[in-house]
Amino acid sequence: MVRVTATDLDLVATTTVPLDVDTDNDSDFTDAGETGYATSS
Ligand SMILES: [Ca+2]
Repeated sequence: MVRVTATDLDLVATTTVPLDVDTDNDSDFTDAGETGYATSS
């Protein structure tokens, strides 16, 4: 299971929603490609 965290704190400033995805399931979002894995406008 891949945990997905949606952050809306930046929504006001950027009108985009960054998604951090723990792609290797090690319970952090610091690995390559995890932070800002996908964005939605
Ligand atoms: Ca990770």
